[in-house]
Amino acid sequence: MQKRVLAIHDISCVGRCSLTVALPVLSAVGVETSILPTAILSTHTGGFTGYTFRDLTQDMMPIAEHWKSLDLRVDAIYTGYLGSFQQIEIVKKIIDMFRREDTLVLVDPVMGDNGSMYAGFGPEFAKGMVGLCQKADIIIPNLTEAALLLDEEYAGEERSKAEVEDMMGRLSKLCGCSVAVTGVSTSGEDLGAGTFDRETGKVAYSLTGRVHEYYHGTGDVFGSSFLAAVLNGKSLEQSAQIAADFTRQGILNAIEDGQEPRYGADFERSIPWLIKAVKGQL
Ligand code: PXL
Repeated sequence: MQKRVLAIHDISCVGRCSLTVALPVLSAVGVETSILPTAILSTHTGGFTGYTFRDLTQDMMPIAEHWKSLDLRVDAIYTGYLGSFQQIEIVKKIIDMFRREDTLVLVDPVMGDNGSMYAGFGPEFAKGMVGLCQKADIIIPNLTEAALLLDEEYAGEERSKAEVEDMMGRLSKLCGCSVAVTGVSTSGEDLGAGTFDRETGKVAYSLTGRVHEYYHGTGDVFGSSFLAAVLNGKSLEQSAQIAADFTRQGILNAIEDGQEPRYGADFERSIPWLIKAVKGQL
């Protein structure tokens, strides 16, 4: 039976991130993607000024209640950028409403990057986000978000494996879930994710060659392709490797085209590769 994901993120109308990434990526690998938008923005908040922002906090529960009346089956819930602090509690309730025994809950605790919080987020958000991560089977914070969840100082990008492993172990214990930490570089020339499996305690790295350019929305390209791989039966480690490689390709495509970083990675051109990778046809 075809799988259905419920993707709970904002719609940034321009600047490939959140739902404009999750929808095409998940659909491309054969997963039906139902959406619960948290806010509608003219662009994302990084690298643009003067963007519009419509908060959809009041609409979320009525939408979810309508689906509940349809007895909608959801195989996975994938949450990302939230439009208000109150949405943390709303999303927790929605997870409880739709979770069945085998529903996979993937939480991307979107709050910041490069050591700072995104516009509009305050310190209370990190505490609330821990509560949402405690509902997850897998969380995919970047290093900035990992530090915020653990309530510690951001210690920069380059980390030893021992530091990454210690951090992942503590995150898994705090949230009771498996972890893929993104933006990990062990040598300065590599970049990708560290993974920690909550069942086995297994630690692994899914790294790829580093591209020395910062493109917006790459956390969402990673998260969406990661989930695409997990739902096609790939392991945590294999899924993180596919996602790291797909994200890198999207950045390289955008550079080749001379695209501005704020318009996001050109992942579209690599969708045929992703489909083969998740189906094991490479
Ligand atoms: O990709 C993360 C993200 C999602 N949605 C909005 C954002 C950002 C990052 O800046 O601004 C609206």
